[in-house]
Amino acid sequence: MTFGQHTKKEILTQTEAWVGAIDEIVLKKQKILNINFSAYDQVIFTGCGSTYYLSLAAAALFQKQTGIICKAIPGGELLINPKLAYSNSNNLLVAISRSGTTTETIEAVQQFKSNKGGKVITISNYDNQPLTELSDLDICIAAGQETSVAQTRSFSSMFVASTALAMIASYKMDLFDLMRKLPEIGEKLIEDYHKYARESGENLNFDRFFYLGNGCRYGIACEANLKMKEMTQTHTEPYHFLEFRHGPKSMINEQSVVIGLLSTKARAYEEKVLEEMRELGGRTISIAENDADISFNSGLPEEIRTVLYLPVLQLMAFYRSMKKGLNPDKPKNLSSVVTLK
Ligand code: F1P
Repeated sequence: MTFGQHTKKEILTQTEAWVGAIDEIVLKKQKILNINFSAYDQVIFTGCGSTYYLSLAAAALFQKQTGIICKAIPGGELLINPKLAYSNSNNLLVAISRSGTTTETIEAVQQFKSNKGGKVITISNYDNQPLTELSDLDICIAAGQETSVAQTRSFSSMFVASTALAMIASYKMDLFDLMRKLPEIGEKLIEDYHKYARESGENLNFDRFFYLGNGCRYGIACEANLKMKEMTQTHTEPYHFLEFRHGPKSMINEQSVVIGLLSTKARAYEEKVLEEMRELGGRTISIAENDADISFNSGLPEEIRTVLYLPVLQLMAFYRSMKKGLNPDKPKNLSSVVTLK
């Protein structure tokens, strides 16, 4: 088995899993429509590691689309401090887990149910697992299953499902239908920027990476940060875009890369931050719908194209890992699931 072949294949073929995600939501569409989301006081999203970061992105997107108060909380935090998350029984909990076997997430959901916190939706890639057994509505994308420890196709498949859930919950069926274009656009994006990802990833002159994003892009920035950390053991940090000026920019030098996940609405603010970091000697990489170092040119509305920020950044982490002689399939110190005794 050569190093990294699972990770590379899983990144390059992830748009197949996006098709699976959309198909699963079509299958569960009526059950989703039967949920009276606006009757809940709040929607809580939870997961661990990558799936906590997915929860951050999904909660921001869901609240923006539905107007319902949403929050994201790590599974371990929900387990240890449930009162920080909910104090009555009118909550909807969305538990996200690739494996469906992460102890903290399972125990947090079990506690939520015994506390009569409300109903539970699960989003995962493996069915008939302890987590899915606790679910009132189980969204499972088998096409997102993967061999590698670091989540890539699994994450993006669950995020596409989360995006589709938000579109249906906010009755934006036209936007949900447009999501069918994502896999083809994603495939072209990976093809168009594969060389760029390799060249950027293989440049070992850089020793620290900062990922900046606003709104639902902050959760994606956190995930891209974790990919680079897990696969390459490089110093990486995520921040909300404008937060970066308030101290962390002191870390900027010629070995730094600041990766900006640009939005449409706040782009002027965001580009100013990147310009300042270049003036401090750092390298910047911008990712956006258009006119960026990495441009989607998707033609899709902003609500449904957030997943497109990920693939090229996953590929950059993969190539840096390989250049450093590491095995991205099996990152140092990690296992694909954290189960506590
Ligand atoms: C959660 C998780 C991953 C992490 C690592 C260990 O797994 O913490 O997010 O990247 O692979 O497991 P899951 O609950 O999503 O299966």
